[in-house]
Amino acid sequence: MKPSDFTPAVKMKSYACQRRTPLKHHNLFLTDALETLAQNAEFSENEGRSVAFRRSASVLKALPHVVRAMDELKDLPCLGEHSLRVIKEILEDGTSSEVESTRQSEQFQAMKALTGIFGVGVRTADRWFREGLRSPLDLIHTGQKLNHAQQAGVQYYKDLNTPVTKKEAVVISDIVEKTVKAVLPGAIITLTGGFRRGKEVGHDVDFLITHPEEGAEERLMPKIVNCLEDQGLLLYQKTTVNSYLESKDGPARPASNMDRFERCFSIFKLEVDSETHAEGSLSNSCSTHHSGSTWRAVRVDLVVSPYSQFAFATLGWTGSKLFERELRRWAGQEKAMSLSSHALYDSKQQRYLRANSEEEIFTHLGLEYIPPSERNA
Ligand code: 8DG
Ligand code: MN
Ligand code: MN
Repeated sequence: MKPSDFTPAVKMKSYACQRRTPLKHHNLFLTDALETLAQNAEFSENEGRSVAFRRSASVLKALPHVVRAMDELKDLPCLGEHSLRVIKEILEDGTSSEVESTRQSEQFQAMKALTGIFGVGVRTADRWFREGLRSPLDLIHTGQKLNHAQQAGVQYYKDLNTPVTKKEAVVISDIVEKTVKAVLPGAIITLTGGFRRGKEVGHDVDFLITHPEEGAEERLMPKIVNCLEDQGLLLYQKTTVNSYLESKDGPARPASNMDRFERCFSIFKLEVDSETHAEGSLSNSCSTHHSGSTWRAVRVDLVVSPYSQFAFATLGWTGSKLFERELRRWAGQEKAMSLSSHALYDSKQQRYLRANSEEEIFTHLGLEYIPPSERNA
């Protein structure tokens, strides 16, 4: 059989939003390595380099087979010289020296520990690192000045770094659903983020809330938060009002990927089944209150969207982060459109394109529909 008799392999598309990326893939040994380098680049605020590594990793996640030799990569997009060098080393030696030395470096480990504190970004972590601090305990011992978020972050450090299970997410969904519907009957609550993409664990639980009657959702968040607080369910919360309402300049296109919805970054106090808890090795910040009642801290993000923006908000909050980034890049570079979690603007037609579903947004963008479970770019 001549080579031309083979069915040619489907050419891998270059934007992650043009591809299906399942949660479980075949090249974790390579993608973990590339993502370590991506994270390290983030720690030095080198965004270009970080995105390049993330794109390379994402291409490997979309492959239907294990990569065993370099020539299997020759027709793939996004694989830069540096990524290829790392992949080659791993295929040949089993590990990459650059990746291993990064993982072992004091700076990388400290930055991981410090940015792993809720409320601490790369800038702050880097300043602390340069001052000689290495871990959350160092912050306490040296009496660092912390804002409220960071205080909660340090206080619940272990819990917040213990992955949230799907089961816990379902329990929290029930609580949020009941609370929101008590405050606003007819409200719609959607689980977004990683759990919507089918993840079994997450670093938090993300919810998007709306109401079919446009305007009914205005100023809803403070009411939800009050109701949660009355039930003793919140350990921490920071609510941001909808800057969109104030600005009155129509559906704007925010400079960053930060949107302007009413939102609440919170830490829930989640009752934990005492039997499960006894078996597991949960954090020491879990307290036993009375006869077997235990709890743990869980990060929860709540976002409220007007019904007219709900499809965009759903798409924007489902992720993955790279998938979102690629959607916006596709819109801008290939379609002269501007996509946010609020709206889609068509620069050629000079108008906003409406959508009632995620499917319609993909259609506007000239993309094949990718379901949430295949957006794990
Ligand atoms: P994980 O929690 O399981 O670790 O993963 P995840 O659910 O994918 O990550 P996430 O950090 O909770 O983010 C969920 C989605 O929300 C992700 O696609 C990015 C998006 N998102 C933010 N912040 C913002 C924001 O300010 N604006 C918009 N539009 N999206 C945001 O995390
Ligand atoms: Mn999440
Ligand atoms: Mn989140």
